[in-house]
Amino acid sequence: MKAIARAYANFALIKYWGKKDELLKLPVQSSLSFTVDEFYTDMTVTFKDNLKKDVLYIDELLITDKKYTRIHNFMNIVRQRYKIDKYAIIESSSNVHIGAGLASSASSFAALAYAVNLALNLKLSKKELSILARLGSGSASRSIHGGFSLWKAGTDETSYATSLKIDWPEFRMIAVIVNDNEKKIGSSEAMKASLNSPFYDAYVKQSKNDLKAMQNALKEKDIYKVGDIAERNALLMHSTLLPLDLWYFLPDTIKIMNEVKKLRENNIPVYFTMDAGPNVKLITTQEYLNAITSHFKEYPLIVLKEGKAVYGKRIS
Ligand code: 2P0
Repeated sequence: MKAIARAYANFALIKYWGKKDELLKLPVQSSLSFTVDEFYTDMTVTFKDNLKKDVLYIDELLITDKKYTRIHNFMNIVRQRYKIDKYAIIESSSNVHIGAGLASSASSFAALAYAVNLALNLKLSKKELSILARLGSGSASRSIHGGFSLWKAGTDETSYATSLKIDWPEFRMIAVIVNDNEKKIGSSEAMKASLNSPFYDAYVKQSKNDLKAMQNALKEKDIYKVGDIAERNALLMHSTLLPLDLWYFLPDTIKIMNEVKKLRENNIPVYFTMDAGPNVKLITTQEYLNAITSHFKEYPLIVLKEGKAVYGKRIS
């Protein structure tokens, strides 16, 4: 009862920001994302007869803090859902900086859901996997799929992500690393606070329009439209935080945002998006990569292509 799985991080072009049900991790609005190739998490899960509780290692370190509690709670959901009475050893290794707004929980819980599925031989469908991953972390529902995926808000068993099956090999994101320390305010906490923002209702209303427009723009593979919609959607999400004294932007975040605008004035289609952290992800296509990366030499840059769907294998 042992398996290993790999899942890739995803970055939202239309954001998930706010839950209508905290326990079930049901989002207020649907979201749309791009799974990327360079950030991933490997999870090994070994169910054992003689364990008295779950054991968690992250990068070979024994973990007992709140990260353990989160994984243990997820494993309790697995035990309850699939009538399992065994605890497990969970070993995670990731090249994503945990908690730096680089979607580490998305790749972690998608990989964990898939590893559990293989270890227990559950034979879950993509839909069931997405639902299970969502119960660990909302955005993980989208990392079950490669490329572009859509997470419909839904209700309980209808809240899961599907692949949009858009074939756009030239699409790129570039992660511009401003600061990869663990953030002080977690995204779950910040999105909960946002529900009381004076701007939240306006954000949700606009997000619905953005989602429709984004799906059309992706079908047309129009980088100008895709970038513009994604950038404004991200700014609207972050605007819900501003009156709550909760912004994630650092001076370098703003500097990069201004640089991006300048590049656009020079006819280079490049756009930005930010998640729950100060790092910026640029949106563009292959042909403009050199023109863009030469402007951001002072920061570590990671060029991101389409990442694969979750995969893995059963070991025993
Ligand atoms: C997203 N974020 O759509 C948005 C945009 C951050 C900013 O999904 O509480 O770690 O585990 O469901 O999935 C981060 O939220 O939150 C996130 P939980 P999660 O990518």
